[in-house]
Amino acid sequence: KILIIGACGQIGSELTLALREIHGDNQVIASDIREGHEELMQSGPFEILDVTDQAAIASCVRKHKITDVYLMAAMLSATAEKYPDKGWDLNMNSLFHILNLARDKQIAKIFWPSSIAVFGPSTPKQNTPQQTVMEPSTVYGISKLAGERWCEYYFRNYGVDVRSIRYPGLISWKTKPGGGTTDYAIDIYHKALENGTYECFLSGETTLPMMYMDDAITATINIMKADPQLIKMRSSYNLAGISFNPEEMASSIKKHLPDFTISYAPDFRQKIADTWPQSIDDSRARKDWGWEARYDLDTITEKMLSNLQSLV
Ligand code: VAH
Repeated sequence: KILIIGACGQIGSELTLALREIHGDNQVIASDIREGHEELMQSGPFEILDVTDQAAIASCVRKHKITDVYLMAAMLSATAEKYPDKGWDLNMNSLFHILNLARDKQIAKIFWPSSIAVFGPSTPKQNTPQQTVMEPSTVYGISKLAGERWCEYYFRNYGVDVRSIRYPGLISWKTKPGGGTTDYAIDIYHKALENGTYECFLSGETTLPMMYMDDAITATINIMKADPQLIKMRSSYNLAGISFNPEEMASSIKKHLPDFTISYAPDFRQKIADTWPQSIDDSRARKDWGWEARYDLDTITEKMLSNLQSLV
């Protein structure tokens, strides 16, 4: 059986529904520190679980006979800059608890999300390679780089089957934005529909690697079902969707909402975004386990606006 930790989060809530579609509702146990939205809570078993509580995780694993764990709980970049100690504790201790369960043969397989935040100001910004200089300057990025090193260590030294993806900024409509620097790319659609205008906390030319959630879910499911021999990178895989900036998003939105206007008021999150790459080379993921992105910016805009309009 599968346990999703952080099932109420931006990725976790959609990953839970997708895995339940594939494996059956009762094969996928959702868990989080608090309850989530109705669709998630009604779709199958749920446990309140504090991912920093090792004993609680171990007993949940035993109770439900869990074999695979998707560890989707983390404090994202903007929030972690406000609470560095808490960000480090949550992001690292949660990973150690799950890696140790696998080391001790209590679970068989782990998915753990990394991020393009592992790259820093000295990393090449265009077509960032799978292996390159990585000097992240944010708490979140430091925790994700350290986490990648530990995943590879547990694979090499204890044979732990842990698999990971460096997600770009993810765009989705089912949950509210949650403390990410790239969350302007979600907020903009909500504000475009609500107010017809958006004040963006990044400058208009801040190009970042982004991805529609459906692509991210497909990649997550595919890397986890791939034959273990194909997974050559046991730190984490670069993954690319589409790179764009707020100006380009505004133009895409104007094709549907001609009167939409955008203004720019960069805040502390601009400094975070400026340390990240603008585009990613994901040729290793394509080669090793057949990754292929599907959604471009105009398709993302069309799906975001139509799905959000159906909510109101
Ligand atoms: C964040 N959405 O903004 C996350 C992601 C690459 C960015 O890790 O923190």
